[in-house]
Amino acid sequence: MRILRFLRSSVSVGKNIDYYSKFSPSPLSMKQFLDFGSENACEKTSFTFLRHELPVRLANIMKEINLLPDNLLRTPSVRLVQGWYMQSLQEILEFKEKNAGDDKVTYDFTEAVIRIRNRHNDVIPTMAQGVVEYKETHGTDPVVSQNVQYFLDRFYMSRISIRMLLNQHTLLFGVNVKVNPAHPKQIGSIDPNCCVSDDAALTNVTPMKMHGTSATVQPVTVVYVPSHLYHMVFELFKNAMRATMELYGDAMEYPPIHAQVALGTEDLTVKVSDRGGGVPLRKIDRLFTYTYSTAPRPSSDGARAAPLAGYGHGLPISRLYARYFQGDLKLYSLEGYGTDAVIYIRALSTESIERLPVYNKSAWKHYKTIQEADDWCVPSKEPKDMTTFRSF
Ligand code: W6P
Repeated sequence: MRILRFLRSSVSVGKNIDYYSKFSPSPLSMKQFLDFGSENACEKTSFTFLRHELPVRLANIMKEINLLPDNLLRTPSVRLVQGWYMQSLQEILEFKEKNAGDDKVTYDFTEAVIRIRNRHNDVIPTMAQGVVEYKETHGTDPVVSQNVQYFLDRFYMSRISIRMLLNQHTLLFGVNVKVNPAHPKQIGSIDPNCCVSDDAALTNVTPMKMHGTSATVQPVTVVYVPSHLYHMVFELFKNAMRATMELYGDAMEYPPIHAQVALGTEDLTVKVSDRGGGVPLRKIDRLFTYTYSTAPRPSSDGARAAPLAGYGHGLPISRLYARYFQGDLKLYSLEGYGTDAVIYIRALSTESIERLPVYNKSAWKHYKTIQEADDWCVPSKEPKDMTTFRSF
């Protein structure tokens, strides 16, 4: 009986995934996010939007989970994450036929939103663990590595966007909190005047001697999510400090880490510069590669912290935060000297629109296409036997 019910519910969740994955996610602009938090917006509007949009975003990415290499899909970690997605999709679909005008319904929905967000808290370390499990039993292969990279970039971007929607809803309509007491001027998690130039992360982070944003005269502000900015800046400083400390060891004087903020007509740019010796160009890509930077768990370490230790998934995920609102994150390194890490943020809120993955034929092809031979020569150490060309 239990098995039958389980089979029936997994068949119906499968049908729902098929149904909702045929819709494209609807990217929201900063303005639309702010409108949800304005005077005339209400919980009911947000509820009716989310009960469709959340299943669409969940189903789109669930389709891609199914396209992962079998051996990775079968790891306990990936199975666990997949189960969370199915459970959450079903919980939202419970509200499909309910009356949006009923206060009890919207109240229950907000409760469900909170429960769903908490269920998915550990998705990143769990997926990282799945990659470790795969690597331990099957090793690494460039094709799998490329698929995992493509998948995790899209999967984590989808997750960032879903959590943004869940957070906005609970911060704006959760019990008695129209105004966040800690940040009264914020609209949910968005600050319409997010001051990048005096962000705490940019200044007093470390006892290490550090140059602030002396080049900035006027305060630089932008419509942005401060927690996203903090996440990115923290990650860049952490890496810059690590490079500096690893190069200078226990010397008592260290070259400063320099931060600069610039505002133009299109971009707000944040640059963090270190003199930690730099990274050769050939190794820069690895810093953003999920399969490269997930080390097997050292037994002495904590169970969850380890897969993300070191150059873990922090850097690629920071780049996703930057890209989420149409910005980017890049590294420019001078090997033998140091590294400039640059965050690009759109200066205009009209251009800050969610960048979302969509499941379609083109996405499908990325997983199914067999890798063709490279159309560039393999550099050989020994030149072709030049005596062959003696007659020329
Ligand atoms: C490094 C490597 C790195 C990554 C990200 C940010 C700064 C730095 N510095 O040497």
